[in-house]
Amino acid sequence: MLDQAPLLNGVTRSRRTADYALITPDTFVPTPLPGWTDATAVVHIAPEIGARFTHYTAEMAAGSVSGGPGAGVSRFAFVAEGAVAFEDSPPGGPAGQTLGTGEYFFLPPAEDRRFTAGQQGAKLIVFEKPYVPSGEGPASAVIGRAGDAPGEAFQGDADLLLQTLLPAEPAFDMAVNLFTYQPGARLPQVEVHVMEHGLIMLQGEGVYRLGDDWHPVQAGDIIWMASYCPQWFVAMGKQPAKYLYYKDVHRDRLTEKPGFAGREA
Ligand code: UGY
Ligand code: MN
Repeated sequence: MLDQAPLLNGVTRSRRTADYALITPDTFVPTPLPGWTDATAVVHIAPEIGARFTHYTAEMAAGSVSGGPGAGVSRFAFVAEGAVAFEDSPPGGPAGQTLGTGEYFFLPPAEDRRFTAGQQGAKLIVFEKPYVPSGEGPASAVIGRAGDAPGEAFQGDADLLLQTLLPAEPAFDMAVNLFTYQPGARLPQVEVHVMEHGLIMLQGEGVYRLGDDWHPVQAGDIIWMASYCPQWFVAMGKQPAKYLYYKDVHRDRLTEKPGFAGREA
């Protein structure tokens, strides 16, 4: 009986408000991924919650083959576990190139490519967004390794390392960054901004201010922050805290709306 007490209590750190969601792994529920073989996903963030993008974790069994994103949608994927191989020539690499743990790719809608999980299967952290074209031409495909991504001390604080995984160029309407905090390091300000975020804690722990609430968070947790959600973080514990996060960038808010099926990339 005692073993069942936590379940009976119905307690979780997960929380959903109009401005943010904190979703902890104990509340994850997988769902099949349409168009993929032998794969499931936990869809953490989707338009249903009020977001303008999708954030999910895909679990691919050995030999699983990906489906494409919807028409007009760009896809970023970070290999969290295992490896995937492109069926045809990936951007900037030979046909059959394999991407292993810590490597990532971005594909604009015009570069919809399939990939297959290796013998160990694969776990991918995925962000997808309806691509909004700019006058600068379409975004190019990108592949990279997190360890090689350029980093800078955020606002001059050497205890805050911000790595940008995608080019900070107008053709790209999403940014995906890795943010590493030494224990005790904090965001230098409470941020309130028009860009929204999807975030996964990859390592460590800390306290996230979301709206008017302060939440303890740790590796595995997911956070959605709506536009203008007040946000702040302090890293705690004995190891650096690290998170991977998405934000929408480089588009005019009045005139450029997300493009869906049928719009040119
Ligand atoms: O890029 C950002 O807006 C970032 N500093 N936000 C965050 O970490 N919550
Ligand atoms: Mn922010």
